[in-house]
Amino acid sequence: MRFVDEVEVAVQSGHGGRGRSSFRREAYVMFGGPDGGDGGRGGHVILEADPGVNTLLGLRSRPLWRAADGAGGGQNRRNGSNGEDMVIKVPAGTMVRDAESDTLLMELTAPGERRVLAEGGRGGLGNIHFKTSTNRAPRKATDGGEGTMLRLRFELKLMADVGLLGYPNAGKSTLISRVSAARPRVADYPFTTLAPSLGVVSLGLDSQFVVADIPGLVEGAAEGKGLGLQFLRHVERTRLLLHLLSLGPDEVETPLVRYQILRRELVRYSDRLAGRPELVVLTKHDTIDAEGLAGVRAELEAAGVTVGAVISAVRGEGVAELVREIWKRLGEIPGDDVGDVGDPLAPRV
Ligand SMILES: Nc1nc2c(ncn2[C@@H]2O[C@H](COP(=O)(O)OP(=O)(O)OP(=O)(O)O)[C@@H](O)[C@H]2O)c(=O)[nH]1
Ligand SMILES: [Mg+2]
Repeated sequence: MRFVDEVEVAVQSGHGGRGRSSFRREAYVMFGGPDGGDGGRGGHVILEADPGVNTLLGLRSRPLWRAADGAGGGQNRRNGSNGEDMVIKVPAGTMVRDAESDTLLMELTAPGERRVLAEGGRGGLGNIHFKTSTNRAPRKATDGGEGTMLRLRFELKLMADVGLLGYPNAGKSTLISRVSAARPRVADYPFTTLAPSLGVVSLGLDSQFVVADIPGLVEGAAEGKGLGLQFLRHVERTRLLLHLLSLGPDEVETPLVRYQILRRELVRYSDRLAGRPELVVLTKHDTIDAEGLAGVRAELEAAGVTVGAVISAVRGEGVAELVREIWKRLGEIPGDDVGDVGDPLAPRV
């Protein structure tokens, strides 16, 4: 089980543009002086901690991240334009190491933080700089500086955005394996999941979130019954809880009763956890008919519990809608609503 996302890529800053060697040519001016402009600076490679990015998935889209070269200087003292910077967006908490030596080069801790990872080469000097009292017509101009190529390893301790809660067998692991590359064990008996695992859910390169699957909870979990207590802390810092309630035929209590039992455990465990925004998801839709579902909904809604989604992970029904709903809800929850997050680099799951 890996809680650390790791990506190796190369970055290359731009080369500086060449300085220009040229002379003024105008009507009625016999010997125009040097007028070659400077080359532009090569683009920097910049690392930016973007609050909208949660994983290093986007980095994998190319093996080389290259900034543009500076343009050469022009006649008429025109300087070449600077090469465009390459901005790499990563989540706060990302650490960057030299891939060969393993040396830590930088870590971005605060959202919005920007640091230059590789400086672009300086622009070369045009021949206007080389004019002296003894040399009025210098031909000399210099080359731009070389950009820098680095092989880097990016590391991120994943923080889960969404925590899956539910009774054993509620279908938590089935859901995470449906929406992410995570493949926890799924089986028809309680406590199949013995340790938490994380999955990265991707709606596009710039929109991902991380889901934590934990073992099922039972009544008394807050006191350490079942496997519950030790794992609740893994979802303590998530921004959104998905409370999964199975519609399956083997359950003893109704979904409402199971919901209320787990809510009580959450409150007993921590007010902060119980106060997290929550989305109630009815699972195993395929095992119940429309009338049965309507009854469950009515019972929940009469008790003030809003059903956020109804899915069948096995058939894939309602799952895409659920993913979009989670994404929407995460967008509405401020990122700093996670309370005291302590050391941003400490593993949270
Ligand atoms: N019919 C049906 N069965 C499902 C669905 N989702 C999950 N199951 C079954 O329910 C059982 C339990 O699923 P899991 O995903 O292991 O449940 P869990 O919540 O992770 O369980 P624990 O890890 O024990 O807490 C398995 O036999 C699944 O195949 C569904 O949408 N429809
Ligand atoms: Mg499981």
